[in-house]
Amino acid sequence: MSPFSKLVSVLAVLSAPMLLAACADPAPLYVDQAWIRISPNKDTPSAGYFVVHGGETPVELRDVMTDRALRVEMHESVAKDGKMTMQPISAVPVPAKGEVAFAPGGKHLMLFGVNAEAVQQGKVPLTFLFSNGDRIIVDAIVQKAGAAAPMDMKQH
Ligand SMILES: [Cu+2]
Repeated sequence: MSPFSKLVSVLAVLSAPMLLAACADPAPLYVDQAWIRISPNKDTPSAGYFVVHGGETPVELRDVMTDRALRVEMHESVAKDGKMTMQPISAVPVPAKGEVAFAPGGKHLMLFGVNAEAVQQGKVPLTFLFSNGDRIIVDAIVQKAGAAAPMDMKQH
């Protein structure tokens, strides 16, 4: 065997697993359509919405953080004794290849004390923490008080 053909066969062995991985095209875990509706009242929290897309394996969304607000909580709106109320939630299951939407009237973020400069700049970076250790950072688009949902992010 010439040194050259030996090199070629080594390369073939090394590249085979990578090609297989590329062909399998695993579904990524990701977050998109993130936006925040800024509260018209400085003393009440703003609401945040987004969509989580599950990857190959089920995970849990454990927390959402930002350094542009004093505090972020995950909430769920529920009907209780005939009226809508909301309660904090600590973890949200994301099924493999499934979709979980935080949307008006359902699950949502409450952001307390959103930084005024971030509001002015029109975006708030959110860090999503998952049970598999993934940290995903997504810019949430800021909608000022009274504005409608951004185009193509309306509920359907
Ligand atoms: Cu809430």
